[in-house]
Amino acid sequence: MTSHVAACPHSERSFRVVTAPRRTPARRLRVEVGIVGAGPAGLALANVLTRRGIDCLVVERASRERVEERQRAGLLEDRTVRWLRSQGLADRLLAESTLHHWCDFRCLGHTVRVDYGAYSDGRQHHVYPQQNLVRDLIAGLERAGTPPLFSHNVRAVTNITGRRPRLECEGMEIECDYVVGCDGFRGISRAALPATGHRAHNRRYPYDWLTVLAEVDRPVEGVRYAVHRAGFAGMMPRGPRLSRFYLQCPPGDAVAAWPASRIVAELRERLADGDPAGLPAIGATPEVRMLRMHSSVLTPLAHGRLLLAGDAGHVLTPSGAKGMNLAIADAAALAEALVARLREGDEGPLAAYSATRLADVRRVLGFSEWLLGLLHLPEEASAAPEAELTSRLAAIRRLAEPGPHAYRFAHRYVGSGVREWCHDPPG
Ligand code: RFL
Repeated sequence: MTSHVAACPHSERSFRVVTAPRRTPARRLRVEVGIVGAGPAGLALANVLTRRGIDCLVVERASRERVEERQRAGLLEDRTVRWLRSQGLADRLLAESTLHHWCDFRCLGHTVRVDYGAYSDGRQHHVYPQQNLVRDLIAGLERAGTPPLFSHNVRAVTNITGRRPRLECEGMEIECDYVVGCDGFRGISRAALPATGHRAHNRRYPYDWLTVLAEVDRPVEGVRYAVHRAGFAGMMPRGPRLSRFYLQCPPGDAVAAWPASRIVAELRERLADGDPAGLPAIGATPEVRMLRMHSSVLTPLAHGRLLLAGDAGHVLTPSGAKGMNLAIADAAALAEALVARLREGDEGPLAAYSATRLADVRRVLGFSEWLLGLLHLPEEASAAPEAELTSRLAAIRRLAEPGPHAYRFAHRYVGSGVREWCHDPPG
């Protein structure tokens, strides 16, 4: 067997190539932290670790083009932006995002504006499409000379309880001190966990959401939630000519049941609810998908030298726009913990990672579910929805008037992180 040192085609690193007779050469790379997945979690983590001098590599199965064009989230919480800024990762975001501090609820023909900025000491959401943040984070790694390895599917994560866990890819093996699984809900990192000792807390909700990315003739000024007898509908700003819409539908419904004409008619019926001037004209719908409404939280988020972050460890519905924010909060905690472990020999933060993050995830999930409860009428109300809608309207109005309901909603919705308001039960 022969070996020599070669340059990795995707980075400036050198690594040892081991050639076995009559076998495809197995390439071996050695890094301190191997990260599976180039979503917001993996990319944010890699940027911070690289800046702190830790040798890490993001391995992503999709092409760079695919990763950079995926349109999903758009609302960044206050705490997320503060952290990104503190790490020097928010320059373009701060220059180009738009700020939002209110949302509208539409119910029984009334529009109730909730100025959550006013009830959270002026905190605001930044509207910045997920794909823009992803592009910024990839560019940051490129500038640092450590771009992700795109189009490399990690087939397995092995030896997670040993000293050197490994990422196994086609023709390549990456040996690490730690592996971080940031490969989303359907990734392979979860599969590396032992069957015993880990539990997924799954919940299926009794409805699905049709999600529609649509062209609009004017920018959507803010988020609108409609609580309607025909079902929930939502409208989220995404840019000057685009908006994301949601429509509640029966569980298991198919996209085929929703031709464009039906989508537009239902959006108008539920979101405008007697006030068509409040809605932009809806044009082409480049993306129509069905979201199976479920949540899943895995406990614990670590085993041996494998740590999970973002959707790989917990997936929430889009209610409250929390998924990407939680993914970045995980990255922030892990970055500190890995630096403490690898540079200062302090194992404490890494040992506490799972419990600390799960406490936050559960609080955020509680808020997201509380909002789902507010926005959807129970099945029992379908015969006589008026009484239920009247009590919803009263609950919504409480969010718009000074008092504990409004403060708690505002801090949790904008993601202020302020203990006093964010740690109480929702309501
Ligand atoms: P991601 O973004 O899913 O990235 C995982 C990456 O891992 C790669 N991968 C692998 N790579 C190598 N080898 C393998 N074996 C691999 N298996 C998978 C994948 O290709 C992918 O690139 O996970 P991450 O980083 O945890 O980020 C999570 C967020 O993307 C997600 O929570 C949000 O998009 C959720 N979400 C929203 N979050 C918000 O905070 N605000 C919002 O307004 C919001 N709106 C949304 C959303 C999610 C949506 N969908 C489609 C689920 C709206 C929608 C419609």
